[in-house]
Amino acid sequence: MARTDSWENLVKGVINGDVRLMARLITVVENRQPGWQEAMKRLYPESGSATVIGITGSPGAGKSSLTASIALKLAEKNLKVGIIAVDPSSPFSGGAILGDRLRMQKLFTCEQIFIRSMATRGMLGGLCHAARDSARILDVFGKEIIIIETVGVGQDEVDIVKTADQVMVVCVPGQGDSVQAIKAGIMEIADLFVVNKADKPGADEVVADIQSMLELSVEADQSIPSVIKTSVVNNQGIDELVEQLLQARQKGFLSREKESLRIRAEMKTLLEEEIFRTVSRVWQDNEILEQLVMEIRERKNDPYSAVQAMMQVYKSDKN
Ligand SMILES: Nc1nc2c(ncn2[C@@H]2O[C@H](COP(=O)(O)OP(=O)(O)O)[C@@H](O)[C@H]2O)c(=O)[nH]1
Ligand SMILES: [Mg+2]
Repeated sequence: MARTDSWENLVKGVINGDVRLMARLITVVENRQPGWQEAMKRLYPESGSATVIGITGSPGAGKSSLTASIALKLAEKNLKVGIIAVDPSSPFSGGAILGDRLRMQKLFTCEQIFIRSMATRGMLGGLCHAARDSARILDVFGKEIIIIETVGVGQDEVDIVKTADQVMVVCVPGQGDSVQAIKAGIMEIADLFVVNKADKPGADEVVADIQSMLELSVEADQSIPSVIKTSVVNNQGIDELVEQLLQARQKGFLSREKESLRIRAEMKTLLEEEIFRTVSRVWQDNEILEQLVMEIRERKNDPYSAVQAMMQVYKSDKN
């Protein structure tokens, strides 16, 4: 690693607002390269002032288009915005842009906006960590609002949106039973529903569906999430949406209980990652592994005992 790429240097870059070094630190942390933990330890105390907005919904619902519109509106209001797109088909990573070329061009040239696309596979520490750590880096870098776009399909995505301060679910008309299409687990954590493509027929029905579903499911002491109709192509509802997001941001952050739960969840998954990494190191010691496999093949040993013995090695390693 070149001297300029030392974690100390990259951290300094983040704190001093150097985009290039900040982007490089994100890569180091994503790939769990040497120094990633030191860097995150150093940055953590400085973090916590940005608002993280999670946007999810089925592919094609207009998440990227909405993200772009929202980001540009926020930038107009002089807010510094970070975008993390966890979507392989994202126009942010060079996918088809079609009708949105102008908006995307504006987005990419806007100085207040930083965009990062994230692959959904092969992330060493897992997608969720990569997204959360990147958001943290962007926070310390000075971004005030960070938007994380994810396709609302897998468990990974659900975990990612759970790390957001505000969760926005995007639905569209003409997808059959729209409400059923929302992944279980997302519904419960949504703070805001957006019915996009309101320029198409059927948007009011979707709004009504969501509202009646919410009335049934939200408990008496909870506030009912808003449902907002938008059309990116007609620039309809976007101002209202941005207003809502900013109001929620004003109202302040998570309750103490919610924050504690979140810290616990993060520690648990970090611990899992750490244990997995340590075990993998033992695993990579091929001689031991080969020996064990041979013993097991010959029925002189069994996988259950072998795994326990490996854990023993791991434990004594730590002491
Ligand atoms: N008619 C209409 N099309 C839209 C609207 N918003 C996005 N689209 C189009 O829907 C397609 C998918 O949008 P995209 O933002 O990539 O969706 P994502 O997969 O959810 O990120 C693109 O062709 C957009 O131009 C809208 O409000 N109305
Ligand atoms: Mg997208």
